[in-house]
Amino acid sequence: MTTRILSGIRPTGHIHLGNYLGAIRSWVSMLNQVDECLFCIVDQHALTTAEDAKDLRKNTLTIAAAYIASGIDPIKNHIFVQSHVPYHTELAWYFNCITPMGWLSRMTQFKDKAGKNKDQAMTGLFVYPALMAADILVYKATHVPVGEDQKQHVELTRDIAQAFNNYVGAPVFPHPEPIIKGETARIMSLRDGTKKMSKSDPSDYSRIHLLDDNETIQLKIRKAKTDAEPIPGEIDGLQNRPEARNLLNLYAIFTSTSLEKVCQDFEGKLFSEFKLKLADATVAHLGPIREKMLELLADETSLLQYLKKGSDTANAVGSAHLKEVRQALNMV
Ligand code: AQP
Repeated sequence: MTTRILSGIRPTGHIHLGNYLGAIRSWVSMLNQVDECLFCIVDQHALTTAEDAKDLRKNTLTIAAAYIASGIDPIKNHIFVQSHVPYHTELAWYFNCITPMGWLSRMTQFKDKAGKNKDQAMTGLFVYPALMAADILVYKATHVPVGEDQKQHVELTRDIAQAFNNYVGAPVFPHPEPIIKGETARIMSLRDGTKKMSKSDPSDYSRIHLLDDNETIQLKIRKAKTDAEPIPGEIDGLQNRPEARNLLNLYAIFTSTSLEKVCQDFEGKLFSEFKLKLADATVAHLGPIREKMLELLADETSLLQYLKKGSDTANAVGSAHLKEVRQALNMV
């Protein structure tokens, strides 16, 4: 069986360290382990929270640059923009017609994003998971690398695939597997260790942007919330200390060490001292990525060509699969 990865990021704001560690970096580690990789910039999903989608064009190109600068070769892999492939929305419509509203109502992201007044929430936000299922299944992707927060949507995708297969009485779609990487699955806000780092957080100090310069990275880490206790010598000492755990975890990731070893190495030290080391490690890792991103963004023509190459392949695969879907639905 051909193994095919599909994943994407919404161009809703400043792409950040959580998106990089939770998504892009884990994609890069899988590039040689599967037959085919498709990476999408899901601009139509960005419109589900319209207030975050104001700089759609700029954010879309920045995410494309982030993918490439992080190590995704746009020639060997396929990087494209969701709205350049019309088959996503066509398939999403068929899925809307076989997905019970109860399934969508249970999605925790909808509950979080819709807030208290669900009647005022937009239909697009409600049916977002059906479009996400279409993003994945339009390519018959077998594996979907995502952060912990998106696991429920991939599980729903499997349910939708099965519901469609039952409806047409044929095994048209595979059941894609989520791939969730342990230690980077959830990077937390620098201001509140109980909330995930997120583009939509109103505070820029809650996250590190991939385009932040070195001084800004250092400042954000210096200002990151911690507690008054020194660093414990073992992981158990991090219980109920989410901010401390998050920063130590980041250091472990950037220095390719275990969290346990970081605790041992910094036992008894104060966070003021540790933060300097963390800032150095972060700048060393992100600096080259930022420089490459800036280089790519300065040459928009080449960047658009990479996206065109990606969408040509995506359209060819999507077109063939949608033909099969329409036949299965008994359309003329
Ligand atoms: N804090 C995070 N830690 C680990 N992974 C994360 N991801 C997002 N935040 C973290 C992963 O990034 C991928 C793309 O996310 P997205 O932009 O499509 O949607 P999101 O999860 O809603 O991301 P944000 O940053 O929180 O955006 P807003 O604020 O606009 O909702 C996904 O694989 C996600 O798991």
